[in-house]
Amino acid sequence: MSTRITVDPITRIEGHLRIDVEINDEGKVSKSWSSGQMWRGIENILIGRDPKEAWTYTQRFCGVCTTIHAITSVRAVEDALNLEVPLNAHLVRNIIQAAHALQDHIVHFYHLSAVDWVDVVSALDADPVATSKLAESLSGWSLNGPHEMKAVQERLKTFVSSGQLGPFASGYWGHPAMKLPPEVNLMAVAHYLQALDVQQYANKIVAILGGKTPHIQNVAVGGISNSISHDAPSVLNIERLMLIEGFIDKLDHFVKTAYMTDVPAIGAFYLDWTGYGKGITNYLSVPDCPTDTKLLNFELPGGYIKNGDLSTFKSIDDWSNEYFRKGVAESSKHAWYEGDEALHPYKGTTNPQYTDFQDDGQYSWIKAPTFYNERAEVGPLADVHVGLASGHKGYTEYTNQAVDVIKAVSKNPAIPLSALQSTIGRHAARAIRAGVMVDNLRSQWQALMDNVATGDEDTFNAPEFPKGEISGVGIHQAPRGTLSHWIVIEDAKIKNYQAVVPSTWNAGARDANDQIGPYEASLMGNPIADPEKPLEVLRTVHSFDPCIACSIHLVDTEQKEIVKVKAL
Ligand code: NFE
Ligand code: MG
Repeated sequence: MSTRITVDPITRIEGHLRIDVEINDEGKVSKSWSSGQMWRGIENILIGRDPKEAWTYTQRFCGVCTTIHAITSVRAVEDALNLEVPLNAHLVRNIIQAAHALQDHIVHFYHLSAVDWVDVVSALDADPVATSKLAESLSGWSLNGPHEMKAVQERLKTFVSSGQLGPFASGYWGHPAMKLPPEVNLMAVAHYLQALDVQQYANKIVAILGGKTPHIQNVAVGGISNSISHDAPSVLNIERLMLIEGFIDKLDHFVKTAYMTDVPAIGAFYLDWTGYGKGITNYLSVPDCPTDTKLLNFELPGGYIKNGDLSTFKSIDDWSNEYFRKGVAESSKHAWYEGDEALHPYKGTTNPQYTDFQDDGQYSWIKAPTFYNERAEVGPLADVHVGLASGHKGYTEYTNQAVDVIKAVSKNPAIPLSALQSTIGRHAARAIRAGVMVDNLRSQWQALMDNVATGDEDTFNAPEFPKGEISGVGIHQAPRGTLSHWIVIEDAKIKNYQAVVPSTWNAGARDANDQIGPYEASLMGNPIADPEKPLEVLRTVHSFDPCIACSIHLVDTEQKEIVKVKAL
């Protein structure tokens, strides 16, 4: 007899995600469904509008990755127009994207998913001095001292004794799948609180350049609306740029000495989780961070890898790459839209067709993207694979560093690359990517300083729209993975708009050939110790950093309930 569990909603994510799993007699997941439970249809709202204003709408896809749907949208229109954009505009956009990615990755690990692995209540039993010793043996993070650890534990005690656990309420404390010693738990709680402070500096960078955050105001088709001048007081000047550099220093210190150490150190206690959550091992990543106006050079590599095998790597070198542009399609066969066939995004449609949750029929608002008819995982795990296969220096160095920490803490000398292809490996990959992104943030800041020093203050080239039909794609490697906005323009008005978003790739329903998607595949075989507290489902799904608002663009209130689970 199999047991069915419905977790709805999965929390500590953006948006409404429902996960259903069937558990077999061995207590393992044998069937799974990922279902997006909301839809807004922003693509349809865009039809007939001015392409120059699309970014203000698309940015509202999401309240988490706000900046990126603005920048990717203007990139799509610029691609359709073949419009060259000034270097300063690319650099400012690159800085915003890198800062945003860091904020996103830090918050995802510490605030949205660490409590799947860290038992906050157990931290009360830790010895603060031993905790400090342990933390200092791992890295040079400046807030690992014994007084800090003692203060955090006191704060936690007050919190717990007040009976008001706040963000830590209803966690699965004491669950048999929680394995960290009290000292590691206390270290993680300390860094959780410190991360709340540090992440603000990434947001400040976005706000300084973008006017505000969330939802930046400074992009335009053709460039950016920031005025740049060395010394004028009310524009982007040297004083503002030096302020940003100070924030980069703070982010660099935290990412390299806390985040990049904590994840492999915690992972070392959960090596069993390198055996679960593998999922779809086709990995797609696109090049990003253009460093010239002709769009020939990119700091972050792109490519496609099949079956987790680096030797199959096929490079995607730039945004004009036909291999990428031709390979993407989306099917709605199992999603609540009309049409079964996988369509290229220029031809994509978004016509709702709601049914109930049908196990073998339609069950989600999230379409199923494919790359040459294959399902692919996107996101940090794909980025790390593509980074390694392409010989990217940062990805290689930081992956080796993470593996060294795991080996040292676990005293296990054999950690193969395939260990990354797992639930816990996805977290390690995100921490590795954070290291790459903090270096990227600094390099783009330096490039902007150097370019402004030459006297170049250009930020905008005005677009002109031809009569007739044109089309273009905006490409970005977002925090959760490959993002592309596809626009068809006719007589200067939007004729079609499709966003194929990272969480659509990963959370998508079964496809036109009934193949399951990455979330669904990653849940197969996961052990479920207690069906009433399916912590393991949360662990695996959270490892992708789901964002449902992005991926679907109503809430179904009439689902059948089998087991209702309140997740933290
Ligand atoms: Ni709403 Fe997003 C990212 C995009 S979703 S967070 O990263 O695009 O996948
Ligand atoms: Mg359908």
